[in-house]
Amino acid sequence: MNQELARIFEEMAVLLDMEGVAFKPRAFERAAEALANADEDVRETYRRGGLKALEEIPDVGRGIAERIEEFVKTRHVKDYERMKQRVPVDIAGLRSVAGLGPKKILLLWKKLKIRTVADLEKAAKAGKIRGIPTLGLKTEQNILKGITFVEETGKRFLLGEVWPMAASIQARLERISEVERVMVAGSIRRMKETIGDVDILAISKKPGPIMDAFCRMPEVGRVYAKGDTKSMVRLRQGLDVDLRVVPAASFGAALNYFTGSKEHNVALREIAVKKGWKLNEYGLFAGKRRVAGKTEEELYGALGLRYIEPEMRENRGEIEAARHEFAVRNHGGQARGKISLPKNLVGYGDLRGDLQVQTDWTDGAHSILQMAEAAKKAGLEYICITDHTRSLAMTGGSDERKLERQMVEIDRINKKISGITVLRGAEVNIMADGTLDIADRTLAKLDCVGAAVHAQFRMTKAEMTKRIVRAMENPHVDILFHPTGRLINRRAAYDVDMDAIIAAAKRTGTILEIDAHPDRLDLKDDYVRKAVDAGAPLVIDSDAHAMSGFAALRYGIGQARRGWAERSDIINTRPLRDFLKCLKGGRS
Ligand code: DGT
Ligand code: CA
Ligand code: CA
Ligand code: ZN
Repeated sequence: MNQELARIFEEMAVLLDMEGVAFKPRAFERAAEALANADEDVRETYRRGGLKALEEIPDVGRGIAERIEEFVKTRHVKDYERMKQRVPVDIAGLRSVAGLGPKKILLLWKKLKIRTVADLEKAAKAGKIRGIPTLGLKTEQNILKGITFVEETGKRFLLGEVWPMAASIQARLERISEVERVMVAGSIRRMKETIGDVDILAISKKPGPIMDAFCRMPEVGRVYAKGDTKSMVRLRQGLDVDLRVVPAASFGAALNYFTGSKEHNVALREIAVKKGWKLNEYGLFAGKRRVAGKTEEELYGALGLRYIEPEMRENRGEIEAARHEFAVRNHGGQARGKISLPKNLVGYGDLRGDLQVQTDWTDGAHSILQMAEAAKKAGLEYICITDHTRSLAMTGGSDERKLERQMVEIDRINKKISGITVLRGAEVNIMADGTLDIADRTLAKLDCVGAAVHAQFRMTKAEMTKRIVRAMENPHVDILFHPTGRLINRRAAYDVDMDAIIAAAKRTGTILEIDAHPDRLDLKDDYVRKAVDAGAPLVIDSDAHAMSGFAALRYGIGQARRGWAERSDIINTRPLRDFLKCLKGGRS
């Protein structure tokens, strides 16, 4: 139910924005984010402690708690429905077109009665949008470009949207007493940046109750099929989920099969065939004899391979490397393969710090102290406060004086709290010419500086590369934030020569960020792998704008694992003192 409510609140934020209401939209956005990330279903929360327990969810105040209560009881949020009646448009669809914010969506509804992306495309193609004074020809062209991008990227869901839903379904199924084990497989287990559908596997000797529970989950909109061992449903918000129940003896084989990727599976099957065996979702068989199938480890071992982590199963060299290392381990000899598997793939509990955190000094929701406490709760030992700087005027970005004041405040907070250290930083803007919007003498006082491109994306590849490299050459710039600027499903990366950026990172000692925000995941997996191969330093940051934002770190770690990053490649797995030594100034 959390995801449904999150979507309603997200839409309410947009609808309120349309009405020109101040502040309230942000409150709904934050509540939506908090609900999407909450571990507990709100119905559970409500049953446990009523309205009061709802209010204890971070970012949920009285007004929002009351709406959650209303939804739990009646499945309606009247306010939302009333607003939606006035502007009955497909907000999520229209917002997925780059450049379309609340104000433009409202204008398009009022002037041209545009409800859907299809209406929008028709109007743009007919040249009707250029006629609206505040929009014009340029907007019309950008809308058409945006629509093409959406069509090309298709309707896949963000990992960060789907992961919490899958985890919540898993947790509920695990509670059924006839169920021995539940695992989420498919692209979610591989932590792929976008997800087509959810694949869940369970072990049970008596599958009836789990099938019933699964098909009766409140978020289910439609049951495609309900069988003895397999069911398929569509959730109300459009996501398909498959559940299969298998016996314990073939669980490893089924998990392996349904984790994929398909390309990895095909390559494994070929190895089996070469041995004269057969591999399928029931097991690995020599004739009728089951050689392996209970666990994945057993399966890989029987095929003569070292175990391969799910995130690396894309048939991008992992199988050759695993075969070679297995042979070396079992029969001795030198490792001579060109590629080898990471010895210590970075793990989900390995991060000690987070170097990109926004606060209520700019567009974040919470205070420095609140963010520090939330980070500590998330298991971190240090965070760097990186509010936006002045050329991002809409966020109330800091200038030099504001940064000075913030440094004083951070010093004060560090004296007050324990168990976590707050570093003084900023997310400075890289201007079109590669200079920064904060003076060097102020940057020199900060503990750690991140720089990023936030505007003027349209440049040639050569110009953009030059711009970013110039910023990386600044001796105060420690980290390049979200290096390609993409927003998944919404905005393509700007044109930039990543090989040159990676080379510049090595040469200048500038760390490249893996931004874990679900919309970004930037660097993406392929670039992580390139950076790792080149020996360029990396960090994984949450880009949190609220206390609930640290949950996103797992998606960044997932991308790092997909890029074969060792723990040692990720600088913020190190203790604070060692981390600081890796920065340019070597401050301590
Ligand atoms: P998605 O859902 O598009 O994000 O990606 P996946 O990888 O979850 O793909 P999905 O849901 O179509 O299938 C789940 C897994 O099942 C997939 O990763 C590998 C396995 N699988 C599906 N179809 C085939 C197939 O034709 N051959 C083989 N070997 N495996 C398959
Ligand atoms: Ca899938
Ligand atoms: Ca599937
Ligand atoms: Zn940024």
